Amino acid sequence: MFTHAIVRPPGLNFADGLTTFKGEPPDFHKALAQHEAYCAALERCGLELVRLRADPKYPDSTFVEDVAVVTNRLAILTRPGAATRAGEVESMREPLQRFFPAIHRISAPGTLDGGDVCQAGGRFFIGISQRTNEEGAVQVASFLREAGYASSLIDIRNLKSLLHLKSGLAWLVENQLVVVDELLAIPALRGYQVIRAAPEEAYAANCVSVNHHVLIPAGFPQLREQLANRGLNPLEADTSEFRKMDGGLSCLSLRF
Ligand code: CIR
Repeated sequence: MFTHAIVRPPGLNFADGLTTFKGEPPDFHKALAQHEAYCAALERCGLELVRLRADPKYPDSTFVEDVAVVTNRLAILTRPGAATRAGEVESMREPLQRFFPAIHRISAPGTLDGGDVCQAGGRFFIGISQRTNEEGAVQVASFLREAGYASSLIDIRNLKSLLHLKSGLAWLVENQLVVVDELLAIPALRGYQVIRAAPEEAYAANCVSVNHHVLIPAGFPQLREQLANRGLNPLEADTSEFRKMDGGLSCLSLRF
C-alpha cells in the first residue's frame, strides 16, 4: 500500500520542455487543471501529497518520476539522460529526506530516468533506453540488490516508439502486467499474466496501480474495460496536455 506521493505542478513555461510531438503546444491552464484533477485522484486512492512548487528553471520538472526511484526500502536520486533535466534532481533531495534516512545517487557516467524503472513486487524491470544507459541501469540494479530486490534489464533502445520502459509497461497487482505489443516477446516478462494494450491505446499502458485502484489516462475505453473486468477499479485522469510533452500518467508522481 502507498501512503504518499510527491507531485509538482507544471510551470508557466511547461511547453518549453522536451517533446517529439508536432501538433499544437499544450495549453498551460488546461494542464494545470488536469494536474489538479490528477492530484485529487491520488488523494482519492488514499495518498497524502507532498506538493512541490512549480520550477520555471526546468520546464520538464512536473515529470517528477524521472528524477528519483522510490520504494518502501530505499530512495535513489537519478541522473537524467537529457542534459536539460539534470538540474531537476537536486531539488528532490530535501523532500525525499523527510521520508528516507539514506538516499543513494546514480553517478557519472551512468544516466537513468525513473520512467525506465518499473517495480513489480520484489522484482524491478529496468529499461536501457534513449535516456538510461547500461551503466545507470547496472548502478540502480546494484542499489536495489543491496535492499533485497531482484532486477531484470530490458534493452528498448531499438523500440523508438517508447521513450521509457514504463511508456509501454505497467505492473498492477500480483503477477499482472499491462504491456504494449512491442514488449510482448521480452523474455523477462514471461510467466506474468499480460493485459495487452491495443496499439491504438498504447499510451494508456502507462497506468499506475495505487492501492485499490488503477489510475489510467482518460479516453482509452478498451483498457478501462479490461481492468474493470478483472475487478481492478480503473480511475481515469485526463493527461492530454502532458501527452503533448511526451509525458505519461505515471511520470507526474513519485509514489511510496
Ligand atoms: C521528457 O522528454 O523528458 C519530458 N518531456 C517527458 C518525460 C516523461 N517522463 C516519463 O514518461 N517518465
